[in-house]
Amino acid sequence: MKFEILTIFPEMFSPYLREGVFGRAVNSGIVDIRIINIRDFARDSHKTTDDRPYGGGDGMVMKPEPICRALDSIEREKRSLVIFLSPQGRRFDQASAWELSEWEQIILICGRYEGIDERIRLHCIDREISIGDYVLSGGELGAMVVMDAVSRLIPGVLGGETSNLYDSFEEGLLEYPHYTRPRIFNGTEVPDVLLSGDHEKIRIWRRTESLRKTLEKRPDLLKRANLSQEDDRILNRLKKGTWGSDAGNKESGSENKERGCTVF
Ligand code: 9D3
Repeated sequence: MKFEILTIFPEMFSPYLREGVFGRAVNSGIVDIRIINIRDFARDSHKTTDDRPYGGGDGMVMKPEPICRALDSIEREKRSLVIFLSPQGRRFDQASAWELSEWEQIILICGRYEGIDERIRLHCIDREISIGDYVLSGGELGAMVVMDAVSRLIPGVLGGETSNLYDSFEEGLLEYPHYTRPRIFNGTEVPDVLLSGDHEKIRIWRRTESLRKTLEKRPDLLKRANLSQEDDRILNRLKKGTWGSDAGNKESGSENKERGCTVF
């Protein structure tokens, strides 16, 4: 899979490209990334990429020609998509990430200032994507978010961690709580069931806690979630309140929910 990124701030990508699973995927060649500096395609002596808006007003607009020339410099694959990161785009989610992972080549255009000249949008862009309803100062962080979410779905990128693809979020649920050593931390014990060695009991406990968290924090997700008959039974019991939030755990009560972590 190839990502091509058009930006006037190429340095913003360097630390991200080096680190973590993404850095390894880049090094191993599973994911191929090219950062293209739009400024290199400006032709005047000042390498100008922005200009004042026609009609007046505050702020600057990205000039169309450097972006257009940068796009023309890319060798296009057959299944290639040009995306503009923009607050006006469709909101990015996990389903969009799966859809994008099917493409051979994704070209991400990062805007700065007030935006790009409308004619780039009209003539060169297949799709606009927003990463959420808040104001960023440019598209670069959006491009990294999209690359991260998409590339971890490509076979081989996660190495042996492919189980991550099938985690509960993929089914539209929040994850169950995780515990590791020590068994007692800040006076709170790991739930007994996790030490029981009873895999069926552990599976049901995890599913219950996953459904409980979703019901409490993101009930909107339940409408679209992939639920089994067992899930429906568990949910009905949770809604009736017949399962306390300390099920299987003597120490951690619901009063812990909003409490911060004590720092020693
Ligand atoms: C101050 C200008 N804004 C009026 C409210 C319009 C505006 C223009 C350009 C707001 C943000 C930006 C820069 N943002 C992005 O390039 C961007 C973005 C975002 O701001 N929110 C969520 N997703 C994205 S993807 C790219």
